[in-house]
Amino acid sequence: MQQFNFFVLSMILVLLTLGSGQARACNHGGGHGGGHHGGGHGGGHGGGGEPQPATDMELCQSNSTGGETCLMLHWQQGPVVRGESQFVLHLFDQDHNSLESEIKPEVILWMPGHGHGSSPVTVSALVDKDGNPMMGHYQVTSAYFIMPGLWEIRVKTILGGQELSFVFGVNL
Ligand SMILES: [Cu+2]
Repeated sequence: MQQFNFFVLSMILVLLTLGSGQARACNHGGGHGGGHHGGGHGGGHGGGGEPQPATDMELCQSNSTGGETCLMLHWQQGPVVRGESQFVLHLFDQDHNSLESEIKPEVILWMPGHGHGSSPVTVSALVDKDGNPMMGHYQVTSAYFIMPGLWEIRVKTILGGQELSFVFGVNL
């Protein structure tokens, strides 16, 4: 039994080692136990010139009419530490119809573990190539994750007279 446990433990260590060696992009798999997984991330990308694979995120919540209101976050640049990150927010319902927010969504970057935020981001309507605003799509620029750690992207909007809030977690 002891030996078996030791074997299992060794295998886990081997897998962890392999895993961390390959995980170069943002891995939202969670945990990591320790926090600090090396300064490699965000360090060498000064300015975000090269495209970096990042996972889109989607949150849905039930609405008062029995359907769902969803918010998708699509990364355009980053997320990076010490550089500008940019993303698009898309508000839609359970049938993937875009929803027009009654206000320009408020977006706040927040570090819950440290109790501080960042400088204000810029939110604007996303436009198509003809310059027309795309319904339910908003572009967020000047997003600065000023230090590594766990961040929240807090989004508030109003839809059908009701305030909605979504919180995306980002581990950098
Ligand atoms: Cu902090």
